[in-house]
Amino acid sequence: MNAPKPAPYNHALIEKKWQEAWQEAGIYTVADSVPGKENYYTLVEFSYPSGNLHVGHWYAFSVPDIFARYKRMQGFNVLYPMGFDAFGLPAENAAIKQGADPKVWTYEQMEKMRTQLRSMGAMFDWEREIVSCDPIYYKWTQWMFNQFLKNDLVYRAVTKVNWCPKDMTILANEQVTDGVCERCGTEVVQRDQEQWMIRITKYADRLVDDLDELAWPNAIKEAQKNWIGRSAGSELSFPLVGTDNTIDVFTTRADTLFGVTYVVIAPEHTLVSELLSRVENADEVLAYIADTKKKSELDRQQSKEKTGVQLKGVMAKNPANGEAVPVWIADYVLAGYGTGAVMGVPEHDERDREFATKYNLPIVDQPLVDAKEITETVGGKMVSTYRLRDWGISRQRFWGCPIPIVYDPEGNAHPVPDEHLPWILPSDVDHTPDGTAPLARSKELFERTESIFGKGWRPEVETMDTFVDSSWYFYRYLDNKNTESFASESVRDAWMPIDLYMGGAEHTTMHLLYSRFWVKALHELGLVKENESYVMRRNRGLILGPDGNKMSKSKGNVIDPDEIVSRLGADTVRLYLAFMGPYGVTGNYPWDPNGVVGVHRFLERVWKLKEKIGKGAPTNLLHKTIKKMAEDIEEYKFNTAISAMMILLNAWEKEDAILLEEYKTLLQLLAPFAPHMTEELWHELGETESIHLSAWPAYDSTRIVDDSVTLGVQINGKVRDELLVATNASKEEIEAAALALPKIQGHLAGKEVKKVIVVPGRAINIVASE
Ligand code: ANZ
Repeated sequence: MNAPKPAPYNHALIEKKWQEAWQEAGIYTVADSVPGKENYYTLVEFSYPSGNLHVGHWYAFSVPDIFARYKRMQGFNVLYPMGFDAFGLPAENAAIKQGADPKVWTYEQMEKMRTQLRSMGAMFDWEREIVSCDPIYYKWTQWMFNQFLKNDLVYRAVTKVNWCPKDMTILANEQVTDGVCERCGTEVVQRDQEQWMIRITKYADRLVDDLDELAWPNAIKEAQKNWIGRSAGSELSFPLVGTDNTIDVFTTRADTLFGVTYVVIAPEHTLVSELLSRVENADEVLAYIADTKKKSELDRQQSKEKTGVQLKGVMAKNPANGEAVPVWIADYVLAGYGTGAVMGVPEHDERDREFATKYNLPIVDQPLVDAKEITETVGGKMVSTYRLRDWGISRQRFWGCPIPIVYDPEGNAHPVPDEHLPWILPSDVDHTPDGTAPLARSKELFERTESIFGKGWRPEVETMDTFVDSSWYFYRYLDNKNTESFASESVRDAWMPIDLYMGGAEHTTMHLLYSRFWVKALHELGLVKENESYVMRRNRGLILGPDGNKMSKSKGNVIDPDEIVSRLGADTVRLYLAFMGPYGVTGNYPWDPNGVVGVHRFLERVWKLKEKIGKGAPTNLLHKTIKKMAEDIEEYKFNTAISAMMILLNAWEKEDAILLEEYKTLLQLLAPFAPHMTEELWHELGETESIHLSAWPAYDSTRIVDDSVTLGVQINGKVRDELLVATNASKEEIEAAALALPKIQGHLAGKEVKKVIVVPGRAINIVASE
């Protein structure tokens, strides 16, 4: 009778079974401390409950899971948590589109996504899950807001805001890309609006300077620095002729002071209205100011033709030489940058030159002076100015964290006291956006406010930007059920700072900057010990459609991970995504349907390789593979780590037999990548404990050296042949073997060998007579 044919690899029989078994055994439950183990916190940005997991989610979550699993096998107590960034526009817009209640819709989507996330086989500890729209979570978002308010880090102000006419809400500067809303692509307009602001600019210097302490990739640090845009320069005062007033300008080129031929102030500058009574052409000036209001900051910076109006009758005095120069208003000068006023130096500044040329202002070439010195001489001061603006967090939308503020009958704002937190988002609201805050339509919220605070009190009706929710979420994973504090000191001590944070490149100047600020602010208020939250940050790239374009429904190039998981398995998808290229280098990789199948075949071959288990010989290549894989994984080069396993597989397939222990070692190396299949084989081979609780294999350093090496054989410096020699061959053996090579003998015919130089491991040089 023939032996029964071994069962082929069938992911469908394996994956769900192990996911359930792991869950039941609780092998991914993470304790805050484990004796003898060091904690390691791996974080990925939590996702919006968009409803359906796409390939991008798989790339974002399953590849870092490989790293987290590897670290765990290395003996660390690894936390790799998951949750939902559940408030916000994407959820709200989707709910509106479907005519659903945002809350009901959000909770439904999260339930669907949990199932899909489980299908990844990731080591998320679901006990620690956080949901930013749960009152138990946002209580602490509100509490922190109040702490910031008490400490002058939150204030209310009328500012120019970016308004998205489609989403009908304010956007932070960071949410506007090239003048359009980063979510919906609609052109953003400028409005004056009163809103709650967070004083992030107070931390501008620290946000720049502390980057030096971080071992992050330079590109990320540079992007943050550019966004903050610190510019060192001087503030100089130009006295206004005939008054006690001055125009203060900000310049990075005080050395050009002698070349100033005019001064320009921003049309919105407060000085303009003060000067109006003295201006001879007030009508013209007012008309220009009205025109400026129609333009966005971006238009003003990019406009091809410079425009402006002279304030006739007003002159300013150059503090360096006392010369009187005309004063203009022009929209190329922005009110919110520096002092909102500029000294015009057409000889040295391109914009000034265009302006001067257009309006026939003199262009004079004057020698440059020591900058620093001139600033002192004219009584100016050295200052820094920044591109970064304070963070406006008011949103006129429903689905967000309520701003915990109430107004007394006189209209003064008061924080909602801690005992009334969480300050619950009301549910009796028609949330259809119309540009006004939907919470203003909640009867319950108004009644609640009056019943707690008294007659005539009214609630704040704005909600917070969701970037507030996500600025501190990593603390809450550590203590998600705590009702006394956002996270206890002991758990923060155990886990913070985060060892590795992987996320999207698009967050570099948004979430990544906001959360760095948030931690610095908490630190300064004595609420956390660390001043920076992320030891290492890596930005991943995008997975493109098979056509090389960004995946989009309209292009029909969207890959549905669920379909591939059911056809080829989660292990294949994980392995394929890791194989596409190095992770964390912002490379964008197109999806290759053949590539996925190729990776699947690799798993089938590993599966089949077990049939070769028998009386094989130990292989050095295995030890080299272990070493290489660890080195590659530490650098997030999962692709080359997989290649190393493929090389090992190719070699072993040529053998008649392989050792059981060595095969099991391969399974351990593959376990972080293909957790289900390796677990199945591990048990089939007699193990009773999970492979994921086993240790990362150690290599034997005596077995990672090559047995032989190829040396170039030169005659008088010219390479003539190659020689394969044992690594432990003596110089005499190598010399004799080289001289015996037929090619070398041919070249040496009729010549006399004078000397043979052997450079061990590198080359053999024969010196012969010409
Ligand atoms: C005179 C000058 C001469 C300037 C020269 C530059 C070159 P960064 O480096 O981006 O900080 N400036 C100052 N405030 C401005 C405002 N509110 N709107 C528009 N422009 C403004 O740029 C600083 C320079 O931008 C400043 O230095 C000022 O022009 C201009 F050869 O002063 B400079």
